[in-house]
Amino acid sequence: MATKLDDAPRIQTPETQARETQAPRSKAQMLKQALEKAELAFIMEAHNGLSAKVVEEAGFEGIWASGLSMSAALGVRDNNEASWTQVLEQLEFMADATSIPILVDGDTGYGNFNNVRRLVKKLCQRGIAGVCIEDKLFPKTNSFIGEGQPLADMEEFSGRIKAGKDSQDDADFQLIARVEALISGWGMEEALRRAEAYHAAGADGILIHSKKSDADEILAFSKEWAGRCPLVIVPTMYYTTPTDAFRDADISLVIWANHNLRASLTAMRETSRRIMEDQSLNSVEGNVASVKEVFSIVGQGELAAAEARYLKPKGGDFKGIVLAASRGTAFGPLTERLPKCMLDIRGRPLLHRLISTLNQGGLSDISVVRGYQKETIDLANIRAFDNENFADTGEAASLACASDQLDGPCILSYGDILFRPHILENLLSAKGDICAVIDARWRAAESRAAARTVDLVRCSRPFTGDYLDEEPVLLNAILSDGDRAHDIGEPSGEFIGLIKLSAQGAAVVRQELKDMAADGSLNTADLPALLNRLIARGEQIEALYITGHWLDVDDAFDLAKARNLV
Ligand code: SPV
Ligand code: MG
Repeated sequence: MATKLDDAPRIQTPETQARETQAPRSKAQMLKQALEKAELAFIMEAHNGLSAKVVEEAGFEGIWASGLSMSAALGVRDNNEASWTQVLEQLEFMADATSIPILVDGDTGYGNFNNVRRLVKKLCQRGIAGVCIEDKLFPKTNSFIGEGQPLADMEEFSGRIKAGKDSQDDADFQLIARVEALISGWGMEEALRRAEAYHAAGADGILIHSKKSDADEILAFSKEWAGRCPLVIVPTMYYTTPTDAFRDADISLVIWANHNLRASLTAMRETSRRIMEDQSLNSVEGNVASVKEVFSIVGQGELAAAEARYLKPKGGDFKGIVLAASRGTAFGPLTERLPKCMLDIRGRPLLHRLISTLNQGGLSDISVVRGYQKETIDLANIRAFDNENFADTGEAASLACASDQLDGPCILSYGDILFRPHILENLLSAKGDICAVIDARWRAAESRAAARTVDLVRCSRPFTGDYLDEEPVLLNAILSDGDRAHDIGEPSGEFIGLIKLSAQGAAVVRQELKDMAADGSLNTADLPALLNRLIARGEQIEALYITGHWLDVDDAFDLAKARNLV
């Protein structure tokens, strides 16, 4: 006992004062300190996580987890109708929601000494600071119901206390013994006899309960008790007694036992009644907490901050640039009124699907370079750039239309491709300043390669599929439209039309586009031609090998395949 020495009145010394002003470390220590300090302490009832937060917000030193209130909040009676593990579940929410100690109303301990042992162990595990058990029999009845409730045998109840104290895993856990002798009409002498026995059994404090409308018997008990250990009271019935009377009587802790439950019952009834009557929310809106307040008390702001810290997708720093200016040549009437990127793939235009994949990867700032039938590309949440010369220019010129966007990390994509999200995820993690996605399974498309423009590439080494192979692969050459006759040797794969640029890589590409505009090569160049120029200048272009899981839509055959894929 820190300040209330056994059998001696509490004395304040510089040493005890210093100890009291030291910041307590655990919730159990905080409760112990509240019980043992010279000043009167107050704890307030809560019955769930929200009310526990309200109690802490109001400034109380601790929370009384009332059995009556927890039961009523669950819609059951204070007769152990809620099982002790159901109570434990409420307590866990309350403890998680708050940083002040919780003193639990443990009723009778839910059985004999053995049940108390298990209860105390579980409470310690859940970060509960203390428990109060009353000397009655399981299943309990609320103290304010009826007269002459049977009391537990004093010796047997002392055994419950000993068992509880012997079971606590936290040395500072507080066990309060509640004496019901005055409530049950056994009188002062029996109350004192029992309090003494429970104190001797190891109780850290005595709750002396009374249902009288004045505090006379409580004050008389306190006088007789003479500070042998902390005294706890519950002035529910003698609420008119001035609090100073408790101070003067050397009471340690006052429990305001059920007033949040009762306050909410009144408020809920009134609100429901008015809404029922009015068939409108109008008259209650000003009288209930705002939705904002609800968000605030449960700490929505903290979650937003945590999301920013932990959930930030890799692509959050990247802009997206989608080149979608061309009509597409092999679709006939399908692209009479739409560019190919807006062709329907099972109910959604291809470009919608592509942008969704980019969004899913964390990219939110997405530019689309439009050209053919540009007004049909009217997506929300994109930045539109227009290549008015789309009919006579290629991808490099389209990219140049959005070159202002090359001011930081970027993902460049053809507008007619679809790929699985993991490809983007891997690309975003690629180390190189410029990284192009290469499908090593290009032979699958070889039969069609002659008929179409497959962007075949040659890399520094072929794809191996070896799990442990982490050596970087570089792009050595890529076949561009203007240079189909060029011999790149045995192809290593096919460029799928997806590139990652770091900020540095984006600056390099931006400069190259300027150079191309200056030397007149910009208008006819496709993206492979741009990459070849970079390679020729000595820029390293990393190749990220994939094996399928993407498609492009160059003709009706591709379109049918795309419609099957999604
Ligand atoms: C409770 O709050 O459940 C109590 C205090 O045990 S009393 O209702 O006063 O018995
Ligand atoms: Mg109770």
